[in-house]
Amino acid sequence: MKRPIGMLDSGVGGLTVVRELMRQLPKEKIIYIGDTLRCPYGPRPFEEVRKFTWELVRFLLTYNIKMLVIACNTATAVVLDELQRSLDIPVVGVIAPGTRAALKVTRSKRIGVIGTKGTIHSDAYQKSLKMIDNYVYVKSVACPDFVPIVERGDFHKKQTFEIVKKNLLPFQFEEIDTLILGCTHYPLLQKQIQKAMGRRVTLINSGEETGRELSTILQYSNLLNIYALEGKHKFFTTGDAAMFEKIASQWLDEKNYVTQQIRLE
Ligand code: I24
Ligand code: DGL
Repeated sequence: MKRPIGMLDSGVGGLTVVRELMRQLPKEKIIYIGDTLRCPYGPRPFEEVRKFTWELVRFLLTYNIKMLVIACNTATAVVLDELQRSLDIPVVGVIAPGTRAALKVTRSKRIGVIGTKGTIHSDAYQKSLKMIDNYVYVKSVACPDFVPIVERGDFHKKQTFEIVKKNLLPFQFEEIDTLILGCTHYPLLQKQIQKAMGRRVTLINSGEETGRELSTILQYSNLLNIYALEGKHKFFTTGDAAMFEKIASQWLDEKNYVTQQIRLE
């Protein structure tokens, strides 16, 4: 199956999934598009997230992709069902893999979820968890301060811990044993989140779990690429290519990709 895997995100956050995919499936080629110009998607109305995501999907479909990965939690929460119904290739989001991982590790069946406003208001994680197990208790909390902190590069600042603690206050008396990091950016605040929640709570990184699942899904649907392909991964961005490339180079081990700025019509 020589066709590439298409992947989209509201910006650079989906590179965490890209990294996992490159590591676990080195023979595959990735076409990635990050909408950095219009990032963040988290605070936007559903209708806008839906429109933007479809624009990214239409762009990716011109590359004859064999599978589509929605690496953004907000886009997955709002548009995944519709995409799965409309497209004739497998469409994978980041929510179901995080859900499965959480159900695997929880003992008390009391699970917390944090994400952007869009993700939490869509209730997609709760629905996904309850679909598998009716008896789980889910506490969902939007943390709108976290994405701006990460994008400003403030994740090491002392004051950041105070903001993290404040956002997580609704969990104080919930006695959850598992917390799903339902946003691409939150793993960068993992240390502070862990410290605020206490060491008894297991954190689930949705992006990383998705990397793990893609491998299974490709094999299962007979879409694996068994010959190493020529050429490079392609990263497209609606924003500045040099800026995107700088972040990509810090995240990925190998420079086996090209970056290009595009304009969506
Ligand atoms: N990290 C940096 N800058 C950002 C970011 C980030 N967004 C997410 N992450 N944004 O710098 C700055 C503004 N944009 C403008 C448009 O072009 C891109 C930049 C820190 C670099 C540290 C490697 C953090 C991040 C990431 C990859 C995956 C997940 C994630 F870089 F949260
Ligand atoms: N990629 C988004 C997510 O995972 C976070 C950034 C944004 O709000 O666009 O929800």
